[in-house]
Amino acid sequence: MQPDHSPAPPRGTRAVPSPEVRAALDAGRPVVALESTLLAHGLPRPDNRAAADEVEAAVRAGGAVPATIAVLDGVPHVGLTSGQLDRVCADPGLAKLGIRDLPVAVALGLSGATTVASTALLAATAGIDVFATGGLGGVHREAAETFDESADLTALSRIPLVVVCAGVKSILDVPATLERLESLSVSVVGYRTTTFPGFYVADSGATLDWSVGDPEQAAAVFAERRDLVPGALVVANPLPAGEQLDPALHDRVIAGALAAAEQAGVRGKALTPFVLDHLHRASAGATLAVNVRLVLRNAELAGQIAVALSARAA
Ligand code: PSU
Ligand code: MN
Repeated sequence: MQPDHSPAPPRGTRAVPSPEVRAALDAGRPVVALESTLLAHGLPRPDNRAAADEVEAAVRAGGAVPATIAVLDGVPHVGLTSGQLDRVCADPGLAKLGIRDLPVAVALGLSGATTVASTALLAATAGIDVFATGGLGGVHREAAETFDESADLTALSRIPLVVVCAGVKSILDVPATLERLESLSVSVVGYRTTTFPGFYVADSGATLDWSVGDPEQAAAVFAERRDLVPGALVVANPLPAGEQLDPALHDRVIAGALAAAEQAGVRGKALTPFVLDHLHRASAGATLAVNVRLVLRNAELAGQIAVALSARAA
């Protein structure tokens, strides 16, 4: 007999759900995953700590249990205690962990915040179907020269999960990112709109083919997607025009932030945190307030979609 050289099946991760998350998953109650990179590297200290609590409260307002995800001392935690959230939000040296960094952090007992890609992976392996964030990573504006395209995109082509976001970060090349999402067969629908949101602003200038009108429709689309092929459903949830960042201010501060990054020679995974920090300071906190606001709206909608999904399963 030929020896079997087929790869061993994945054994799952050592992800550890909190007692509340474990109880909810066991009972089939709705749970929403939340990422920690946006707390540790996307929002400034100390405001990030209050935002962490507000985002979790928004998930609960939507009817679901929040599960913020991070790796602490080599353990991927799904659902953090208050003390663990303190750690994630306070440590200026906390690593930013994409999927490729997870095995290193776990094997070596290290700590780090998880990105959209690694949060989605840990959430899905823990049995969570819905994830809320601010904006996805994507194709950077100089990607033709730098090849800088977020690993979020390929991750979403493989991981079965609903991701609620306000589009992609507007520091990116939005049309190129939408093209890549199409190539990767990631399903994308607008929430009550076919205008693709522009993160801080309601309209990115790009249009979507499809929209859903309520959480039940989003759940129905995801149920079909899951039966058809692995990969994510992105639900793009724009800020109302009245709550967006002034578009003229938006364009001005983004141009300044990207120029500052270029000047400082910032590249790779440090680029997004650098640019977001520059924006928060250049806009005197206006981008920060809008950023938190859009994450809260996404968290609440994600909670509602998780409720609709568990009602289908019941
Ligand atoms: N969206 C935000 N703030 C953030 C990010 C997204 O509103 O901090 C983070 C997410 O964790 C996302 C990551 O996965 O930026 C993408 O980083 P990169 O471009 O290096 O892949
Ligand atoms: Mn990158």
